[in-house]
Amino acid sequence: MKAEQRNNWNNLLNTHCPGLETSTEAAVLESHGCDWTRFRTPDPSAVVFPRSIEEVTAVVVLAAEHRIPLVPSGGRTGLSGGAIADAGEVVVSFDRMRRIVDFNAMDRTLTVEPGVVTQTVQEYAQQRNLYYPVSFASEGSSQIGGNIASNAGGIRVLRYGLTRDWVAGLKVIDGRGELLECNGGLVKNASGYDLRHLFIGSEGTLGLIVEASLRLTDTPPPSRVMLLAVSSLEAMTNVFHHFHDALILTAFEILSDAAMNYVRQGHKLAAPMDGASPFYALLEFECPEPATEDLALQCFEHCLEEGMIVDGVISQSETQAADLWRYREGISEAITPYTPYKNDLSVRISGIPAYLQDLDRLVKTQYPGFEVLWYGHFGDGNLHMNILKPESMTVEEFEETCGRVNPEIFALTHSHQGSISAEHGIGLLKKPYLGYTRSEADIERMRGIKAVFDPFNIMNPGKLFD
Ligand code: 2HG
Ligand code: ZN
Repeated sequence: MKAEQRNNWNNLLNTHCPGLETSTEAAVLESHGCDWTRFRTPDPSAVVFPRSIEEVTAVVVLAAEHRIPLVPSGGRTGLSGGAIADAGEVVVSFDRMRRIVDFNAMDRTLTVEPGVVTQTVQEYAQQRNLYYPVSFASEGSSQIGGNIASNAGGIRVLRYGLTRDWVAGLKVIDGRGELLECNGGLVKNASGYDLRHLFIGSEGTLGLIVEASLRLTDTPPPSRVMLLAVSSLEAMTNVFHHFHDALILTAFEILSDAAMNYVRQGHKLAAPMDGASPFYALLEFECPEPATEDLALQCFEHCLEEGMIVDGVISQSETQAADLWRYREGISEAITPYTPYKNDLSVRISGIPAYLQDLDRLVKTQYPGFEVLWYGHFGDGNLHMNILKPESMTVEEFEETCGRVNPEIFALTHSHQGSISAEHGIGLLKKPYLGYTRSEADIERMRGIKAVFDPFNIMNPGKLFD
């Protein structure tokens, strides 16, 4: 983009939004022009840091008038490039909108500005003997606005669902610069289209979330965590079935032996048990009384006798539970230095065995010599397939190779009625493949919806679809 255009936009911001914090410093442009996705070079024109709904509105009204593309920016922990600004856009950061607006003990809702960090919401709820169940490895830096825009999932979807299930109300500035108040925290509201749900998971393409009311729930009973060495992927399905029938599972995660090795190496973790196994399951279950633990141990014995698992450990304290979780939650960070190419796939839970068998075969033929790591949220049908870049390849060659194999992976996923993005979103990186999960008719309707909320195409343009 021409320097002249950038200067023009920056002058407009300075003139029409006096008092708005704006930065064009190289380091800020770089840090706020991207998320955790690699493969793209950040290049925004400016980063603005509004402090109020009024300031956000002023920016959007200006952008609508002058067709300035805006990229919303939260904790920037996304993995599909949804928050990348690589074409001179203006980044709207919510770092200065971190206030807790209201807590209503009767309604059990917490109303927050979009920049509030996920973990802050969890802690705030906990201090009031309540619980916000959405949880994932990046919760210490991800922001609620981004969680909502991407309908974040994480590790407890099996028990508590996705972010969508915890949003009671939203305030949004749409692409016309108008404030929409969606649902206002009501539990029941049968008054037509629920616009709130259009914004959830819209990846910032319809409007900017400026306030959210989150639902809180009862504090769950104490839990236990088990790490099981599972003999094969086929056995994993039976292990899941068995434990799921007997216990109230709050998570059922898996990792391959290769993923285990990387996480141990990256975080200097001791071996969790003697010997290695092709796969591990990390499960968490509600354990309100000692009898539940006995039940879990009976399941363990049964699976052991049947040869489905070969070893396992169970937590006896919160510290031990947290230590066991590190084997699963630390993987993504541990493999970052190896420039992983990420696929975030999902099928129905019952479809996992057949899907994995086909996928495994395809990957072995298409990526010979590449290291492929499997991990993910088995209990909700979501698998993270990470391919590590061979040292001998440049990043460009690697991305190109992965891009060549993607159509086959996604066609296979489609044939199993799955999704090419379970929880990371489409963003920029998966945009070329959206058609493998959504029909032309679907995409056409989505374009129509975008035109209603964002007629000037200024809201995260180029993300999700063109
Ligand atoms: C996880 O489940 C995150 O750990 C990241 O969704 C997944 O690194 C990934 O591919
Ligand atoms: Zn995940």
